[in-house]
Amino acid sequence: VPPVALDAFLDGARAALGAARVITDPDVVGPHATDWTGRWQGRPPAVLRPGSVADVAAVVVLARRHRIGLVPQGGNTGLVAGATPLGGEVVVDLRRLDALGPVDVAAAQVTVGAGATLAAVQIHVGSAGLAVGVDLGARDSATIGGMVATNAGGLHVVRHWTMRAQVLGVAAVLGRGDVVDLNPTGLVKDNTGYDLAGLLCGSEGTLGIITSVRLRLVPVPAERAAVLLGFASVADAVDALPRLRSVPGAQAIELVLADGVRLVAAHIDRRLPLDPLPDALVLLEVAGDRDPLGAVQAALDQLGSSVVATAAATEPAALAALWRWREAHPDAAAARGLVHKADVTVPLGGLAAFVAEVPAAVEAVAPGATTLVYGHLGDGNLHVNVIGPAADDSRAVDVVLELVLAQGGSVSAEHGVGRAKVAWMARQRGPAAVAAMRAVKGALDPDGILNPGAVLA
Ligand code: FAD
Ligand code: 2HG
Ligand code: ZN
Repeated sequence: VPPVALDAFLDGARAALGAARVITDPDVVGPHATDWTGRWQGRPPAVLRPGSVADVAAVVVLARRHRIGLVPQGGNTGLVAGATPLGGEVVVDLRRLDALGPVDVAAAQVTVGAGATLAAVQIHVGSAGLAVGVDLGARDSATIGGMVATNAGGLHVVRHWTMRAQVLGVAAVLGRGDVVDLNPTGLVKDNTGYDLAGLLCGSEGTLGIITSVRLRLVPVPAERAAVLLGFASVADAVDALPRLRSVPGAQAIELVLADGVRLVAAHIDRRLPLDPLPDALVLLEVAGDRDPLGAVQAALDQLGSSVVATAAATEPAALAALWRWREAHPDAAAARGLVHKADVTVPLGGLAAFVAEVPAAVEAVAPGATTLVYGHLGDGNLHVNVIGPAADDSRAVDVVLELVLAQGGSVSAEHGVGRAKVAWMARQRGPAAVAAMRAVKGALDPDGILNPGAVLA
């Protein structure tokens, strides 16, 4: 971007938002320039902090006039460099759009600003006995706008599906600066034309900047129970899936492996949950209004001697302690060094073989690297974390993604494409699908100012 155009853009932004909302101080801009892992480093000239839909629209109109690329950013917890301005774009920080609308108890819905964190919304709707169907470990920072933009998955997909299934309506500013307010009253049925709100789910900031979301809510079950189940192998855990999935009220079926559990134990300074430690451990959580513990016990009885189990947790502190074994994996990995992330799905039939193949495949291109595999077993989504290679050495992730394609899986299960996986789009989706996506992008963002370089090259 020529400096003159950038200066004119920033002057216009100061006039529209107020000078205090246009930040160029490198100390303040710094945290917005890099991603959660620290692997991706951008160089944004400025961060803008709009506080209203009109502010966002003004920024988009200005960006279009001066041909400035914008990178929408929420909590910056994304793991594919989707919110990282690698090409020197201006960051648009949406976190001031954090209004929490009244909970519509009759409809079990709420409208919230795109910048509201998941944790804030959970507390807000929790007081009405309701919850958001998607939950994830980054809940304190991840925003609802970011979660819709990535179609986040998380811990309860086996029960409530992904973010797209929670979204009834979306308000957004599209690439021409036009504002759309799609289904603001949360009608469950509205078959008038294309599903534009659905299109914005998973669009990763490339089609529009989301300003608010009308969310479907789910009841908070009266009781929860969770248990860690130990299996001799990943294949045994996969074999148990049909039984686990059919446990009444099952809402999480999460996989961790012995190596990861040992790493977490060292990180959080706790004794191992089972001794001896089995190769594969599954965290099963059941929620319901009546006796989830009974449902857990019935599942254990059915699984018989193929499984060993920790004591079941039902109280909040014990549940949180059990969940630490799963949720602390990203932090424990990060504490070991720079982490390369591969978030993938493989068909369940090939999942155990994939887990077995990954460490040797990584070792072949990154000798001495540490490879961790964990994830959301219930929906076949695995997270491969590799520690060791330099930030710009993508060979380890590449071999993992090659294995995924060979198995008929997806190179991105729930984190999105961002900038990290753009090169894989044509092979994953095929030329016709990519061309259709380009046509959509061209229609909604004709000047290519919204998150350039993300999703589509
Ligand atoms: P950001 O990181 O700020 O942005 C992500 C993408 O959305 C970018 O492309 C950005 O441009 C776009 N975007 C952000 N806000 C808007 C907006 N208002 N309008 C348009 N585009 C926007 N993800 C899962 O799916 N499941 C998990 O279980 C999960 N667990 C995690 C655990 C940890 C510890 C961490 C660090 C991350 C985890 N993630 C998980 C990844 C991440 O939290 C999600 O991708 C989340 O949805 C990102 O939200 P965010 O507000 O931080 O978005
Ligand atoms: C999780 O499920 C997140 O913990 C993060 O999706 C995964 O950091 C990762 O690789
Ligand atoms: Zn995940």
